[in-house]
Order: sequence, then C-alpha cells, then structure tokens
Amino acid sequence: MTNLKVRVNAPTVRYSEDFIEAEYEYWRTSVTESDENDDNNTYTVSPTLTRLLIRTMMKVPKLGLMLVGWGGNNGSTITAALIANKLKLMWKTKEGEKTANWYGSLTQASTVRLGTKNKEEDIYVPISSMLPMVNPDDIEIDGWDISDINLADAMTRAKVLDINLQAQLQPYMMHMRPRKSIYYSDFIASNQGKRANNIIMGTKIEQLNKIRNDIVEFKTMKDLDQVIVLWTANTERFSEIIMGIHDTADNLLKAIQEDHSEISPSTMFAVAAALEGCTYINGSPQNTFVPGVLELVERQKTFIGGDDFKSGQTKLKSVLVDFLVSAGIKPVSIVSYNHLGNNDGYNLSAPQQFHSKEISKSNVIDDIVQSNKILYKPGEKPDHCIVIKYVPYVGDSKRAMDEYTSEIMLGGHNTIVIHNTCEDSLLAAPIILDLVILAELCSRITFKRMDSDDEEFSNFHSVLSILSYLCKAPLVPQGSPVVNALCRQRAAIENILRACLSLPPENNMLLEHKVT
Ligand code: NAI
Ligand code: DG6
Repeated sequence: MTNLKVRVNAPTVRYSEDFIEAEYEYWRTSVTESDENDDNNTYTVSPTLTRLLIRTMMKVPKLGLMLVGWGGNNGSTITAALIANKLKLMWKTKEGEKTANWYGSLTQASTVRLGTKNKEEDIYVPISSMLPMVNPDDIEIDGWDISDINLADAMTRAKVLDINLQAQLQPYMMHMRPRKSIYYSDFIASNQGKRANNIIMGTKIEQLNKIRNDIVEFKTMKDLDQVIVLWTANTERFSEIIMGIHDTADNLLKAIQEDHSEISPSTMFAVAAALEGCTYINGSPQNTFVPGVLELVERQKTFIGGDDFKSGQTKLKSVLVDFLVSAGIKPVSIVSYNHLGNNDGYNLSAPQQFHSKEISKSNVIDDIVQSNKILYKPGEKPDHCIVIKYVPYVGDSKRAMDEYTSEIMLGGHNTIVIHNTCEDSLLAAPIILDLVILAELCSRITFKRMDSDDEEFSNFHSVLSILSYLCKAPLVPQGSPVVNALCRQRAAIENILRACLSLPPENNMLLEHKVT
C-alpha cells in the first residue's frame, strides 16, 4: 500500500485496493468568431461539459530507469542523488554539514494548496502525497554510454558534487558500468570522438536488437514491472526527415533493417523502447521523434515525452515573458547569453549541435507572444538572440546572462538584466526524476466518458504533454496547442492531479472572503 496522505471525503470518489475512481466534471469554453478577418467581429462563447470517470491504479510498479548517456554529468549526478537520498547521506563542507535532499524536484520538494482549514488557513501538501507515486528510493538504475568509465569515475570527471559526498558515494557507484551504446559520429560533435570507446558494432538492426535485449535483461535481472528509457546523452544534430524513411512506423522499421544512414542514435533508442513497451523521454533538443516514431508509439500504446530539459535560463524566460506580456508590457528584444565548461558545452560548441539547442531555446516565447494581439501584430515577434559559449574553466557551473528590453507606456522602455550562476546538472537531475515519476503515474491513469456506453477506459495520449513543465520545447499531440508559460504548465499538472481526486481546479478566487 502507498503512503497517501490525502483522502477525499466525497460521494464522487471511491477508494479500493486496486483503484481510486473519481467522477469529474470537465468544463471547457468553446469559442467561435463571427469573422476572423473583421476587427469588429464577435465571439460566441459556449461552456461545454464532459463528465468523466478517472481511474488511478493504486499499485505502484517496481520501476527501472535506463539512461542513455549514463556516464555524463546529468547521468552520474542523478545516480548519485538517488543513492545519496536513499541512504540519507550527510557530508561536511566549509559551510557546515549538508544532508541529501531533492531540492528542485516538483514531485519531491514542492507543495500544492489543497484547500483551507477553518476558512482561513491554507493547507499545503507535497505533490507526491496526492496520488500513489513511485518513491525515488525504489528506482533501479542502469544505462548506456559510448564512454566506458564506471559511474564513480564519471562522477569525478563531472566535477559537480562536493568531494566529501563523492567519497561516500564511490563504493556504491564504482561497480556501475554503462552498457555499450550506439554511436554514429556525425550526429554529435566530432570533439566527442575521443570519448567513444564503448560501442555496439554491427548493423542497425543488430544494434536495435542489442538495445532491446539490454532492456529485457535489466528488467529480468532486477525483477521490474516497468522500465523507462530517458535520453540524457549529447545533443544531436537534427535528422533530415526523408519521405519513405522516417514518415511512417513501417518505413522507419524497414529503414533500420536496411541500415539507412540518416537514422539517429536517439531515434534508434526511441524505437527500441517502444518495441519493448517502455516509455521514452527525450532530455535533449534533437528531433528524435520523427513521424515514424510517433506512429510507432501510438501503435505500441507506449508513452513518450520531451523535448530538452527546461532547467534554468529557459525556465526563467517562460516565467518572465509570460509576466511581461500578461501585464500588458511588450518585450521587444531578448538576448540570452550563456557560457559553460562541461562536456555538454563542448559538444554544443559545434555549429549543428548548437543549432538544435538554439531552436529549442528560441521557441519558448512563441505562444506567449501570440496570446496578445494588442501588443503584437500578426507575425510580429521580439528580437530573440541565443548565444552559447564554451569556457572550460567554469565547468558545470553555467553562467547565464539575459537582457529583456520591453516597450512600456508612451514610448518608455524597461530593461531587465539577469545574471544567473548555477551547476547545470544539479538543476537537471531533479527534473529527470520528475519526468520519470510523472510519466509513470500517467501510465496508471485512465479515463472514461460517463455518458458513453463504451466499457473501455482510455489512456493518456501517447505524447505526454503533461510533462511540458519540465521541457524547453514541449512535445504535444498533433493539433494540440503548445503551452510554454511555466505557471500554466504547473497548473495543468496540479489540476489534473486534483481531477483524479474529483477536486475542482484551483481557481484562486477566494470568493468566500471577497463577498459579504
Ligand atoms: P554530458 O556530455 O556530460 O553527458 C552526455 C553523455 O552522453 C556523455 O557521457 C557521452 O559520452 C554520452 N553519449 C553521447 N552519445 C551517446 C550515445 N549515442 N549513446 C550513449 N551515450 C552517449 O552532458 P550532460 O551535461 O549530462 O547533458 C546531457 C544532455 O542533456 C545534453 O544533451 C544537454 O544538452 C541536455 N540538457 C542538459 C541540461 C542541464 O541543465 N544539465 C538542461 C537541458 C538539457
Ligand atoms: C548551454 O545553454 C547548455 C545547455 O545544455 C543548457 O544548459 C541547458 O539546455 C539548460 O538550458 P536552460 O535554458 O534551461 O538553462
């Protein structure tokens, strides 16, 4: 049984050993425009109601996480964090004793407002206490890397963690060795070539089968119910999408059989995961999810999420631009510069890999800008410049400098400058944990329309857009709007969790205190 702290007392919620079943009234607001091209057009608005039965499976599976790029900075840091937290490690620093924690994790270190006690005291609970979720201490970890060094040495190479913490983790991580991986040299920067000493040889179909076997072996060895595969390897260049190769699931599988050269390692991993019934998450910006993968995951009824962890500079941008535009202030120039000295920065110093990151960092303001036609004419956008420089000395401690210039009333200007220094991998590791925990939870939630005779419950769509909060370039089902604003993304998670308990969305109205 799980450690649930929240129990809803309502006739619309039923708890059993197997499920939480919640009746939920989902209200949407549909709008039609009389004439989209006419400035004086009118909007007709119709609230529409769908009655849903939402079922959350109680039993949390024994979960395995396989990282592609396990020996990298993020890979070694999340591994270290899982062990340090499980063992409740403490270590001395010049600032005093530190204790392992999950700061930066939405599921482990943030809370949601549940309601009010005695009409005035807000009650907040950890997100993880609302529904049964995987406990990070129970996650088994494994993975692949093109570099063969063990995880203890990878942690040392990363230079992220305090040395006294590293010393305690060493014995636990030195026996963890990444599995051989798929390496096609032209997808990542050529400067990564010297790391690549742990490679699966053979044809593409042989490589695919090896990855599939690795997943099966890990699952069997650790007696797991479910495995999630997550890409935290180097940023790849974009694949060229070729008709007949990437366009359908069958063509993609055939192209792998025929050893086509324009299939990226990350796409190979996504295919292997889908064929093994595993959720696959992309923590980097490249276009892993070519149309053939999207079709395959729907066919296999598996889940995917991505793209590119939203950790620092972009996370702040998705708050700040939303704040400015929704305050009626018009950002006109956004310049985001950063330099870093870790291996990620080294890889991104190559033009094609930088370009993948540039695209993912640039799109984050699009929907926010489009939301305000008073400020922006159709097609108008702020100048938006992304610069990334590799400066080895600063290592993982990334420096980000941002300048936001906005137009304010009557010809005035408002310029905001931000300087942020932070260990990149310590921001990314908790995001990896959240992606895994939320993706797993989504695989246990099903929906049924209450007015339908259909007995079947439906799953979330294969593309888990609920993970948008954690991703720079959110992947959404075709035809679904992309939401980048951080507050809206968080509200979606919070309100979906509430819906699973038949609780209304958090509306912040507090009418009970505003109306006499
Ligand atoms: P890293 O360079 O330290 O680690 C990447 C690892 O992937 C390396 O150990 C490398 O040997 C391995 N690798 C490369 N190609 C591989 C393949 N085909 N199969 C298996 N392993 C392979 O980079 P870091 O800092 O861990 O970042 C990982 C990824 O996460 C990068 O793409 C980065 O852009 C992305 N990311 C990182 C964020 C952060 O805050 N740290 C935020 C957003 C994205
Ligand atoms: C330099 O920009 C390296 C990148 O990998 C970023 O550190 C990473 O994508 C995080 O970006 P952001 O914009 O979320 O801080």
